[in-house]
Amino acid sequence: MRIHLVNPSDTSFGIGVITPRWLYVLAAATPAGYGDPFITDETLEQIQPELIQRGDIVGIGIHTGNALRGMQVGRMARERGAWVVYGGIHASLYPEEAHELGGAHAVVKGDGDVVWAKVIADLARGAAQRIYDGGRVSGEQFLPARWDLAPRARYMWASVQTVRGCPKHCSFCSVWRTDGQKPRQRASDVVIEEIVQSDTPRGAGGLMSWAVSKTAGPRGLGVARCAPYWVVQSCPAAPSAVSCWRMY
Ligand code: B12
Ligand code: SF4
Repeated sequence: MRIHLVNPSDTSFGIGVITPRWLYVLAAATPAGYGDPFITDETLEQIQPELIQRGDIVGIGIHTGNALRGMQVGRMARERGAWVVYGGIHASLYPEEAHELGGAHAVVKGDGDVVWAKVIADLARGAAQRIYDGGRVSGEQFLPARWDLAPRARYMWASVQTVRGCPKHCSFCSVWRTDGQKPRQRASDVVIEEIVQSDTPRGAGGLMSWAVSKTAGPRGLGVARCAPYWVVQSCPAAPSAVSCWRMY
């Protein structure tokens, strides 16, 4: 039984801008006894269906924009005899959709850091729940990503998370609904350690972090120099919109 993690995308470019962090966080949450998960980021290349075997577990992370492709992948994996699990922002907001349209065996709402190991254990003994609530774990429970599994020189930036949740409630934004309005902050030394781990061994060109700017308000921006990278803090929904070009 092998664990697969799939970031769905209709189009693949061979190279990506920012690492889909959830892939490497869920990899860290995968118990060592199952081996390293097989990671497919379809923004780089499409999944190879033949890699999925009967009895494998396929975790698919979806936001609204890639949900339909995610559900195609899920139906394909289920047809091949795999256990199919959905998580991510869209699955958290609409957990039934993945059951109705995506061939889900289980859907995880909320954070995957802690609950993923239980989901795997339940599936391994054939007793999956229909919906799991991963909740909103505390800052100390955020797992550092498995940067050692990231492919070399395929992404421009690594991504390290400093906080989840936002006290604002902008009407267009889903962050405060999914991550809550109470900021859950990681300790700075843990963040710095992960920045070091995400560094040049993977060939990434720089680092981006995101955090709520508690004082500046929506779209507010605070920038701190963290040699040799810029660590940019903005609202948790849209760091790139205000900061990407500041990286170099
Ligand atoms: C970094 C980021 C980007 C980056 C990197 C994207 C990438 N490749 O990953 C860039 C700038 C490229 C980007 C682009 C876009 N983004 Co964006 N982005 C984010 C941001 C700020 C952080 C995402 C992240 O990595 N979080 C850290 C990880 C660890 O958290 P997570 O993904 O929530 O995963 C946790 C749980 O959800 C769960 N989980 C996730 N997947 C799975 C899977 C399984 C099986 C399980 C069990 C659990 C699980 O476990 C994880 C750990 O707890 C979020 C806002 C936010 N704060 O979440 C917006 C956000 C995801 N983006 C958003 C949007 C709209 C977009 C774009 C569509 C914008 C556009 N119009 O082009 C594009 C889509 C690009 C694409 N094709 O994917 C929206 C999505 C809204 C929605 N309802 O779906 C968000 C929520 C911002 C917002 N509120 O507006 N984005
Ligand atoms: S400040 Fe940013 S993260 Fe917070 S609700 Fe507004 S857009 Fe979303």
